[in-house]
Amino acid sequence: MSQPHSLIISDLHLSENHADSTRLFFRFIEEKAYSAEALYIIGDFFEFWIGDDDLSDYHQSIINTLAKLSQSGVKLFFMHGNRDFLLGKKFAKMTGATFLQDPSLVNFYGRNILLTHGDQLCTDDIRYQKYRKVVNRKWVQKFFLLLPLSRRKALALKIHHSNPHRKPGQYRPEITDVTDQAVNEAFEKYQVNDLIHGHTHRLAIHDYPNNRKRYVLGDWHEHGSYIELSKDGIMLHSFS
Ligand SMILES: [Mn+2]
Repeated sequence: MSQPHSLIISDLHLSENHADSTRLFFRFIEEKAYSAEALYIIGDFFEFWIGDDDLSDYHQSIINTLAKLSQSGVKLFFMHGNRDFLLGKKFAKMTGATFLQDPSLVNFYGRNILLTHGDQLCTDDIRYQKYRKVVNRKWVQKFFLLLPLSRRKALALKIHHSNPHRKPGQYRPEITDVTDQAVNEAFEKYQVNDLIHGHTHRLAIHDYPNNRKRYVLGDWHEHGSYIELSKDGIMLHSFS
């Protein structure tokens, strides 16, 4: 990895209760990230985020690690996931990160690639898409952020514990897969041959007609996954 390259990760689901992914994250930063030109984190970096004022020692250690990386000259980009959509301006300032819209078309070494968290592609899950519409409303988010931190924590825990399938590494039935229709529409709309996303935790590379490809990042627990982009192309790696 000596030539110029960029890295993409997603779905670390970092939380104080997830020791495996946390350990992998710190190792990934030390061993892989410093040699990259840029690191793109495309959603669900945190298991949940209830506001930039929730600065536990755990969160602060993650923020400090990212800040050190960006200060060393590695450009840091963040896309919101469905679990950390409340990451805000203060977080960006503390880490030195720039937020990306979802989706974003990014030119990597002469090749246009579409980056998206992936939940918008799961169009068969109508219940989820309705929920997404509500929580993405600016006034809903503003209202939530006005609540005291303790109240937000209680609400987040309630939502968290109402989901019996939240253990890391377990198949999460609440995550449906992307639909071919949504994927093909994205390829057409943005006129790209390469699409990278996370969210579904279904680590794979899928081929589509006309030489198009969809790269899916996995979630992190015993293993982590990342994509390396360089002039040689797109490579999907897994490590433990
Ligand atoms: Mn997600």
